[in-house]
Amino acid sequence: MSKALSGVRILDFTHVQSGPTCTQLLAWLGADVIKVERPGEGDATRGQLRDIPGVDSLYFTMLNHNKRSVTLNTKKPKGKQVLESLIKQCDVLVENFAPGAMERMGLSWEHIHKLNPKMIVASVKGFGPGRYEDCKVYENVAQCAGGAASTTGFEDGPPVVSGAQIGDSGTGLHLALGILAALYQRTHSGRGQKVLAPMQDAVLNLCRVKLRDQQRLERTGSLHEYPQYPDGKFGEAVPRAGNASGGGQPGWILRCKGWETDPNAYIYFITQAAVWPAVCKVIGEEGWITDEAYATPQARLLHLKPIFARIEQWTMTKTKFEAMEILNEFDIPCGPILSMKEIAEDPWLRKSGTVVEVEHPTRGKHLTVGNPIKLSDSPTEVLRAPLLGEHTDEVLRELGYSAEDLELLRAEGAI
Ligand code: CAO
Repeated sequence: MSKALSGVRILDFTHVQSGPTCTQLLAWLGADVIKVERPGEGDATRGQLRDIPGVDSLYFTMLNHNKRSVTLNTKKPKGKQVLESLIKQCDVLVENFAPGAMERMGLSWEHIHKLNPKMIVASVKGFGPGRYEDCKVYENVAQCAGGAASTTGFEDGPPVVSGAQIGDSGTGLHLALGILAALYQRTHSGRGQKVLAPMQDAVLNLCRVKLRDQQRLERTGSLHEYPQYPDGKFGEAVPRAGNASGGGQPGWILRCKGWETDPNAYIYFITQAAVWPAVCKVIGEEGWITDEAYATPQARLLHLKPIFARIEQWTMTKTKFEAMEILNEFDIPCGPILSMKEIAEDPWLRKSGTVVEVEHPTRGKHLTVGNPIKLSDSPTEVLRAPLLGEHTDEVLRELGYSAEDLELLRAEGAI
């Protein structure tokens, strides 16, 4: 069966996390992704956070599925020539080097555009144009500069970064979307273009509800669904909201049976207005259905802390899974706090192909996260990440290099 991006060739000049998540998605959608790495060492993540000595790390293997690996020293004249023949034959170049690195390699947009006017050049950078545009950026820097950290955590604690890699993987997703749009536009225009996804901008996009709240705060002086209301004080900027819901339906994380020993015996509970009577019935507070202090969403905002404390008395009598079952019978929106262990063992995520076991030649079996985007006509088969330079000869032969050429390139350290 052909895939959504069959026939699209990606020159994957990415490393670490943000760029590789983008090209991995494109590979899952069917593109031929050729990852270009430095001879000898490759993507730095191959050696980072290793759990088995001498074996490509999970950090690398879980971000580079379905790709081919070519080793190429692009700073050697012959290596650059190979790169330029790849540029001529690929549709998209994706890179996430530090600002200026591409230009230092002699690969300005103008040069690439001249070599291949149809090529789309897609970049992740930490910041867009402005005071920080020359800065190197990693995940947590982006979370901080994009507004996520200042709005995450509890009101009496410091800013907190999240486990979700919204700076890297979040930006990779944005970049992939930009690439797909540029590929589509090229079908009409015949031209390539530059695609830029700055990490700060991507994080801010994911935090847009907090910029919404900033403007509400400036207009009204308070945010009624935040834990600071009604007793605490608001300052000039959106405060950290703990576990409050970012939407119009109040929610909180509540303890469940076993919380004393299990750090994840919790449930997220949303007191959606539409099911308020059901919430009251489940917890045995039928009086709250008509009591003026609780009957309307507006009235409840004044009492969220005691309301959640009362609901928690109920959730503490159930495990998170028992509570889920009961609450779902009444369509009360809630969700168990799942540990990574529970997710790794979840049979439904395995069945859907979102958690996949992959065989790797040097590490054996390992678990990975498969493609979270499901296309009915373009199913994803998750293939293991390539070994360093595994496909150098294969790809160069496709470009027209002979066995003798390969020997010469190898002798010069270009590949
Ligand atoms: N052959 C020869 N040289 C190569 C090469 C190859 N195949 N691949 C890379 N290089 C060179 C680059 O040309 C660059 O050389 P110069 O410094 O001389 O220009 C050098 O390798 C290092 O590149 P870098 O500066 O991008 O790498 P770094 O480890 O110092 O920085 C990072 C890493 C991530 C901070 C930086 O790349 C960056 O800010 N990227 C943009 C933002 C981003 O994507 N961040 C997410 C990272 S994941 O948290």
